[in-house]
Amino acid sequence: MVVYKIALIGDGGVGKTSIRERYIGNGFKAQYFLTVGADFAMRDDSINGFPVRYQIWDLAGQDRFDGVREAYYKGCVGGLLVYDITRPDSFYNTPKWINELWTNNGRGRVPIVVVANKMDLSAIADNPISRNQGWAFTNNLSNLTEADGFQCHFIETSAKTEVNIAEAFSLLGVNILKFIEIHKRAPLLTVR
Ligand code: G3D
Ligand code: MG
Repeated sequence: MVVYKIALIGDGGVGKTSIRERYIGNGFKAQYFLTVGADFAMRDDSINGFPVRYQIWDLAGQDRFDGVREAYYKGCVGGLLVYDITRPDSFYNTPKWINELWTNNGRGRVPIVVVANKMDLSAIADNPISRNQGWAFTNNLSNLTEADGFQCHFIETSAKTEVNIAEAFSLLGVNILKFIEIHKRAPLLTVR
């Protein structure tokens, strides 16, 4: 079975763990690494009918990434970049997270899905980050990665009301397959 390592990135509190829990299902067991303050959990899925296993990495607690870079990012073939539409800082910090992922994974630019989370709060939040802002940012990112043969997508989610969670992973998966195909690189990990 082919295993794709993907990272959840974004500021603390934006909903990364909630998104993963929704995707994997309640009661999932993560393998936790106290030393690096991160863990991963697995889920089998299919992309265009092709079976895959995702190893989904998540930062624990304060989302400090000093010292976790190597274990966290190394070998990642993609990332879900999450921001909270009600917290503009979490949107303006997204480039920092992209640099973290692209600089430390050992493969350079890998596919990213930009995830605008907490859409259930869009009507009641003061000045939330707009769809157009997320869209424009993602288009710029995609212009960069199209030279590498894959795109970066934008999606609006709610982990709370379970909107577009599976779709976010699916968009990422399609571009990971393109990335792997183009680079003709063996996937990172295999399991028995
Ligand atoms: P993180 O892993 O990125 O740090 P968490 O974020 O998944 O721990 O979520 C942080 C808080 O945001 C949690 O609330 C969680 O329930 C909430 N949250 C996550 N996703 C959504 C969403 O889509 N909508 C809303 N309204 N809330 C969300 P608490 O209160 O437990 O801190
Ligand atoms: Mg978390």
